[in-house]
Amino acid sequence: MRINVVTIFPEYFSSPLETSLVGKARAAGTLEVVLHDLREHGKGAHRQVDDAPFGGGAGMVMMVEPLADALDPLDETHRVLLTPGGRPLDQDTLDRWATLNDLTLVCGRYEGVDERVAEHFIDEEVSLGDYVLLGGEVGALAIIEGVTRLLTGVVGNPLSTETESFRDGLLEEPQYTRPSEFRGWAVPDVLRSGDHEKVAEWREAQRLGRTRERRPDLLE
Ligand code: J9T
Repeated sequence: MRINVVTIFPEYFSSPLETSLVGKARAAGTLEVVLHDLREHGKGAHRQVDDAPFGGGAGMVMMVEPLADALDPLDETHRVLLTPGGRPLDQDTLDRWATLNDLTLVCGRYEGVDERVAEHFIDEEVSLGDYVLLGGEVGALAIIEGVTRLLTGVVGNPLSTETESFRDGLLEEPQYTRPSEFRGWAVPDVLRSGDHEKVAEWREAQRLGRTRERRPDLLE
């Protein structure tokens, strides 16, 4: 799979793209990430990519022309804009994108992006959640990680991508490993009982209880 990233900060991505399974997937050729420096399409001697908003107000808006120039050659790909005004990113969306050959992630910056970009150059707008960041770069990295782990051969045990949180709409149950007691805090007896049926029942109850308490919206 090839993921294009359009950003004014390509250097932001260097270490995360080298690290862990994303680095391995790139080395193995399972994943290709192409960074597109938006500044190369900036206007004038200062390579300007933003300007004051029509109608007035604080902050700057990313101009349509540099983004159009960057995105025209990528018009055969699925183009995603990271913006707090987008639809919240979820696992189903990552599952869908992981099946694509080409994905393009566009990182907004400043107070916003000229609406004509979203209208004419973008297929989907997504948000990381109900908070504002400085730009879409963290979101692009989240998507790269979330998609990469779904690519064939990247995560060793295929079960581990199927059983975790959100795969069936519930949060994951608590997990424990050795030692069985630490500073007097013991692992729940049932997990050490060897009774697989009891373990499965306990895990299910934990998943439901946790989801009810922390994410009641998922149960609706
Ligand atoms: C400027 O971009 C953001 O602040 C942003 C991007 C994606 N999701 C968010 N929640 C915020």
